[in-house]
Amino acid sequence: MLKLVIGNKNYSSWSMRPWVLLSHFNIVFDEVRIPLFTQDYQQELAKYSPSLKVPVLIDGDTTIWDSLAICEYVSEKYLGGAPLPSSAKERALCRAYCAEMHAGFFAIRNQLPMNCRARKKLTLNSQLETEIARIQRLWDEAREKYQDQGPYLFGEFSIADAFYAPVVMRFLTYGISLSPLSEEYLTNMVMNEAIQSWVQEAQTETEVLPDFELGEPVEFELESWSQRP
Ligand SMILES: N[C@@H](CCC(=O)N[C@@H](CS)C(=O)NCC(=O)O)C(=O)O
Repeated sequence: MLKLVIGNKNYSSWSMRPWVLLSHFNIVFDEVRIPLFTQDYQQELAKYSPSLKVPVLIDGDTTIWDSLAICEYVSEKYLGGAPLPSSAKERALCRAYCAEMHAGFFAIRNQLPMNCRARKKLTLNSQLETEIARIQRLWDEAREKYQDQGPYLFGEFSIADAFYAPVVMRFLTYGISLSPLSEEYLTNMVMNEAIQSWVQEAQTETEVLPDFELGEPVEFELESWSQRP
């Protein structure tokens, strides 16, 4: 059976991508969760991951240690390409969305760490504002074109949605305001069952990583994690 090695569900944004993709498409897999940044986590990671990072997918004698490569592999080998649009032009566009997320947005990554179970308040600087505006533009443009084909970026759920799922989490956690189209996309994403399962499991975790706990805590009910204030 496929084995997916992941980090903490509350904090590990890279792990969330393939987990959500596999779960959304009902692919059965064994999950190995390694809480990150503990005293001996690197020894645990070394058992599975040549890069000492998560996520890692193990499929028999094949080990794949990068979230984008995992999503592409699963799409090709197990889903007949269903998690990518059917036309070459839109597939390229979808891949550009994934690649931009994979290779950039460093201010969002560093200053708005994923923290699914929390609500926090912090002040946005200009770098953050620029990156948030870019993501909103990406979401708005895709939704303008594809909203009549389904609730996700390219209509049907694609690898791009798996890649932006951790951003949806961050925008909720830090109360980031969005345009109406982007807000609608965020709402569609939080209604996704795979994303809901991930968050519910994140809420049961007990590890606290101080480096990921940025901003002033805002009180809220755990059951209302998907609600905007
Ligand atoms: N390019 C990799 C990046 C993976 C990555 O940075 N994973 C983090 C998850 S928080 C990690 O394993 N960190 C552990 C460490 O840096 O020791 C991917 O997309 O899978």
